[in-house]
Amino acid sequence: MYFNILTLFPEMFNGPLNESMIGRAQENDLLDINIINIRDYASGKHQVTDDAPYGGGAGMVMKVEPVYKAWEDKCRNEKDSSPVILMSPQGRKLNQEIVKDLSAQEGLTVICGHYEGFDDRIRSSIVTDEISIGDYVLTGGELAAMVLIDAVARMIPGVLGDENSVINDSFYNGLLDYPHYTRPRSFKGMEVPEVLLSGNHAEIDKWRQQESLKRTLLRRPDLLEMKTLTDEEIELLEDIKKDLKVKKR
Ligand code: 4GY
Repeated sequence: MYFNILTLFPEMFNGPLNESMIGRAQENDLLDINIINIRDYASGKHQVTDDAPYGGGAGMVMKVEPVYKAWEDKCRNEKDSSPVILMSPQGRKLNQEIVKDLSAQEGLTVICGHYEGFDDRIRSSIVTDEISIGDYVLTGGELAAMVLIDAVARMIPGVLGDENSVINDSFYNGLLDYPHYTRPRSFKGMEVPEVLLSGNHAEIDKWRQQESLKRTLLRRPDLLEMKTLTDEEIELLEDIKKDLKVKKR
């Protein structure tokens, strides 16, 4: 899979994406990240990429032409008809379902906005999707783009060492992940749950399913409402609710 990133701050992408899993995925040619500097497409001696807003008001607005030209030159050709995603708080809020859908694309083009906003004709001319990573405002779209790339890239088969690891992820089955433990068995008086040491894999699976459901019920009940539960899950949830009521008394 490939990503074209249109940005005014290409250096920001140097660190995070070259480390760990995403770095390895690039070395193994599972992932190709093309960083495109919007400023290279700005005209004039000063290569200006922003300007004052029509209608007045504070702040600067990112100009449309440099972004459009960068896209035209680097992202529109026989080999490339990738969706163009604008990172913005006004987009649809990113979740694992969207991540999964995007990972099925051959490539994605991501535009990182800056300044107080962008000329709306960036939207109307080239953007096909607008995504937000959450209800807060960043100083630019770069960190948001890196979040998107990281989440999407790890869904590409072969990027995670162990193919099973996405299956156990939080959200993969619409539930939060169960608690994990590794050595030592005892740490400052806190013990690893006995069942995990039992070697009984049926019991371990059941415990993990229960803990997943319990965590989701306590921390993210909204996720349970979204999900169609199996008969087994409904039964386990009833037990968990009873158990929690007993503990409250
Ligand atoms: N939240 N999700 C986000 C963001 C920065 C000024 C518009 C977000 O995705 N992007 O906060 N982006 C702003 C900076 C122009 C984008």
